[in-house]
Amino acid sequence: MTEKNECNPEGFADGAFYRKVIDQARDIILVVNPNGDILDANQAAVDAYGYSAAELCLLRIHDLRAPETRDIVESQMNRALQEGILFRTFHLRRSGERFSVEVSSRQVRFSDQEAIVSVIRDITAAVAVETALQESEEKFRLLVENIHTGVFIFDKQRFIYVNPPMYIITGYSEAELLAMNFWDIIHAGQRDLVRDRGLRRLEGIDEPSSYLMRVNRKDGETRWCEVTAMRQQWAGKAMVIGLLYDVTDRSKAEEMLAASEMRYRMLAENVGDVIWTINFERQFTYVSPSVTQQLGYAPQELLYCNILDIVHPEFHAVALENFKRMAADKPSSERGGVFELQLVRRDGSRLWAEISANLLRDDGGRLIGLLGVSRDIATRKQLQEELVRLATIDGMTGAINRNYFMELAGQEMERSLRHRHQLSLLFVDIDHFKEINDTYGHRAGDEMLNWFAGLVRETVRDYDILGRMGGDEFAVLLPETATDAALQIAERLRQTVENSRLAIDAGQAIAVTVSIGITSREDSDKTFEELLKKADVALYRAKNLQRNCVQVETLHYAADKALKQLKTTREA
Ligand code: GH3
Ligand code: MG
Repeated sequence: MTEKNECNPEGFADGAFYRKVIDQARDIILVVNPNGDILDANQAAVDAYGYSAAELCLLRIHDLRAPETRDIVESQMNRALQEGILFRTFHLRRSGERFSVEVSSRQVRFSDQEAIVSVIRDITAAVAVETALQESEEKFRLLVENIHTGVFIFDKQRFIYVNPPMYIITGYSEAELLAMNFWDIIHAGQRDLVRDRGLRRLEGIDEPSSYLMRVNRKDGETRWCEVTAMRQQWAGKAMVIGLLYDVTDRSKAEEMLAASEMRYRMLAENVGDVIWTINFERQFTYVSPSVTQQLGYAPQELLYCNILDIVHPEFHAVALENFKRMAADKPSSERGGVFELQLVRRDGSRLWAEISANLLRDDGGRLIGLLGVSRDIATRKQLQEELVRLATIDGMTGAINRNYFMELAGQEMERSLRHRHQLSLLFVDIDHFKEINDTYGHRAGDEMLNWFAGLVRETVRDYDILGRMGGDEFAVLLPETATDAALQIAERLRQTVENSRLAIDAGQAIAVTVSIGITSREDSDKTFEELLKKADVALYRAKNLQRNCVQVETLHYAADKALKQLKTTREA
C-alpha cells in the first residue's frame, strides 16, 4: 500500500505486494462501491484519465463516462454485481477527450463491503483499425459490385465468389454460378484448355495470365470475353481470382470499322497457307481458318496457345532461334529469312512447313509480336528427296551413279587410311556388250544391265558399294577386304555371270561373261584416284588377255611397268 494512496479504505488490498501488482498492470483498474463511488485506482488509471489517485477517489464512475452512456451505468453495475459483465463504452479524460474502452467488471468482497472491480482497456487503436477495415471492405464491395467487369474467384471445385456483372455477362443467377466452375461457362471448343490451365494455375504452375475466350450464356448466346486471372492464397487455400470483360461489342465495332482489316482477313482466310500472329510470349493471337485443313485444329483452339505446342520437339531449338532473330527490332535485312521445320498435326503426324515471319506493330507503331505464314512444303520436300535420289542413283540399274560412288569411295579411302584398314576395288565390265545390243536390241541391252547389277548385288556383301561407272562398266568397293578375299569375290562373280542366263521376251536365254580388274590399297596409295587407275589397268589387262577372267594390279606390277616405261624412254 503506497502512502500516496490516501483514499484506500482499511482492509482493501492487503499488502504492498498486491498494490505493486495492481500499479504495474497495463490495464486501468478501478474499484467502485455499488453507489459508483471510486474507492481505488491504479497507476494506469492515473495515467489514462489525467487525475491523481486522490482526485479519482473523489469522483463517481459516472463522471468518467461519456455523457450519452451515463444512463446505463446503473444497470451495468447491477449486472457486474450479479454475474460479471464485459462491454464496450467511451470514457473521458480530464481534458474532456473521449476514448474507447473495453470494460470487464465483476463483484469483489473485502471485509463486509461489496464492491465492483473493473479492468478497463484502452481500445482506441484497435477500434480505429476495425473501422478502417470496415470502411475499406465497404469501399471494395461497392467497387466490385458496381464495375462492369465480371470479378470471380474459384478453387478446384467451383466459384467461391461472383460479382453482379458476372450474372449479366453469363445470364446465370448468383446461385447457379456458385454451383459451377469457371470452365463450365466456357465454349466447348476451349473448355478443356481452360480447365487444364485453371487447374495448373491452382497448382502454382505459370500459365498465360490473359486470354480471349468465348463464354456460353445461359440463353445459348456466345460472347467473346477477355479474361485475366491470377493465383492467390486465401485462408491457406489456393484460389484463382479473375476478371472477365465482355468484348463482343467492341470487337464487332472494330471489325466494322476496319474495312481494310476485313479485306486482309478475307485474304488470310482464303489462302491455303496458314497466316498467324503471335505475341512476344509466342502465343497465337490470330490463326487463319486454313489451319484446320493444314493441322486439323480449329483456329480458336490454338488462340493463346504457345506456337511451340504445334512444333515438333526436335525443331524447338530451331524455331526459338529463328523467332528470336525475327523478333529483333532491326532492319528487315538482318532479321528476315525463312526457315523450315516440322509441325505436329492434331492427330500427332508430322508436317514439313516453311515459316516466314515479320514484325507486327499496332496502330501506334508499337511492336506487339510477329505476323507469319506457314506453308505446307511436304510436296516440295518429297521433290527434294526425289531429286537427291535422282542425283545419286542410276535409274536403270539401281546402282549408285559415278559421282556419288566417287564421293562415297573418297570417304572409304580416308577411313581406310586413318584406321589402316584394307580396301579393295573391283572394276567389272561386260564382255562384248555391244553385240547384245546389236543382236537382241537396245531394250534387251537395258534389261541385261539391270539383271547384271542384280547378280553383282547378290554376290557381294551388303556393305560393299556398287556403282555404275558408265555404259556396261561397274565398280565394287570392298571395305576392309584384302586382295586375296577380293580375288575370291571377283572369281565367284565371274563364275556366277558365266553360269547365269538372262531370259528375254522372245523366250531366249542370253549368256554373257565379264572381265574383272582388281586392286587393293597399298602403302603408296594416298588418293582413291590412284586405286582407280590401278583397277583400270587390271581390267584392261583382263580384256586383252582373253576376257571372262580376273586380273590383279599391284604396286609390284606397277613398279615393273614403270621400269619398262623408263627403259623405253631411255631407248628412245
Ligand atoms: P568389251 O568386251 O571390250 O567391253 O566390249 P563391249 O562391247 O562391251 O564394249 P564397251 O564396253 O566399250 O562398250 C559398251 C557399250 O555399251 C557401248 C554402248 O553402246 C553400250 N551401252 C552403253 N550404255 C548403255 C545403256 O544404257 N543401254 C544399252 N542397251 N547399251 C549401252
Ligand atoms: Mg564392255
